[in-house]
Amino acid sequence: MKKPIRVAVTGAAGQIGYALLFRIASGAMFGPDQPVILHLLEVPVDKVMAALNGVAMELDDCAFPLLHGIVPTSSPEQGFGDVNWALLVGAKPRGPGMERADLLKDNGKIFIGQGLVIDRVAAADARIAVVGNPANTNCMIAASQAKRLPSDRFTAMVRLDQNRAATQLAKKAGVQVKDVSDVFIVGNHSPTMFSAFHLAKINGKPVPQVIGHVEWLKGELQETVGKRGAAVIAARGSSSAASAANALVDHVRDLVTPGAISSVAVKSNGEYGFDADVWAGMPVKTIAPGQYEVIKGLAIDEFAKTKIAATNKELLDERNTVKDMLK
Ligand code: NAX
Repeated sequence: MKKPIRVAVTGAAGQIGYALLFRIASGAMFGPDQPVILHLLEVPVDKVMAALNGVAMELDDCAFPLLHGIVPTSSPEQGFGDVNWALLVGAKPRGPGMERADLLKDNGKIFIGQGLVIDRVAAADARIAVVGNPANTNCMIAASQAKRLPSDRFTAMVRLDQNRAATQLAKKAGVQVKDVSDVFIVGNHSPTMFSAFHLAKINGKPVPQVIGHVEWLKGELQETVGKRGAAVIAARGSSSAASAANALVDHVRDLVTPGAISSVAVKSNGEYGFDADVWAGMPVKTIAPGQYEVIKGLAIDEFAKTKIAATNKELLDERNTVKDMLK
């Protein structure tokens, strides 16, 4: 049995937290031979901490063999102390009538504080995955606080969008989702994201060749994936939780599995027309556990260039809104 790793989850008493923690403790994220100690971080509000203790009780009651400890806390120092992974899920949801810029500023403050503490107290090999929205820009803010941990340790999640696109493509083609590969989400986790259908494959053949309906690929597919979060809220009355937790399991599991290929929002070094220093969804290959490289040289046609320019512009606008928060 391997030595346990410490995994922090913020927003652990929230919706996604409830769907996520049991999957991590069961071994779905780090594998069936990797014990974990879960650090559950929440806000110091009595009602929330009571709910968090309830979640910890339920984790205990599962008797997971891989769960070697639970640390429920409202102290960021304790929450991030010596952790190998920090999963930053907790954030303020966008309220009715709230502007995206206000959300960016409110949540940005959380990620300044967490970035600073993580850099100070997390393990030397710490890796950070951001889910709390606006995820790409929150990730950039947290990474900019870190002076010890390199910025490629900070990734944001676009995997839910990848999974959504894969299922839409499978349904359209009348195949199983396992037959669909190389689905890359490029850009921001927002309706401007680009589902790069021209790179995707079904049973090894290019998607445009198999599906043939290019207008659907350029139009309805992009709309459905980009606005799926809002459609789930409209149907369920609250935002995607189990599918988001599942996507985070996929995101991290692929990042610790050499050879895995997936969409991950990482710091741009100018690949695919993105400005340097924005965090953009890119095709990524894991080269060693926790280490990855952006897959370069994939074909980008005129349509893709236009879509990338739009999502890059949104990322630049977000960066501009929070520029005073960046170090
Ligand atoms: P909930 O409101 O159910 O839970 C959020 C939890 O975070 C709350 O319990 C709250 O107390 C806690 N929290 C807030 N500030 C905190 C802080 N500073 N430290 C620790 N905990 C803190 O939201 P939930 O549905 O779980 O969603 C969490 C975040 O995920 C939201 O920002 C949401 O927008 C985002 N999402 C991101 C997705 C993605 O694909 N990147 C998809 C799903 C989801 O919408």
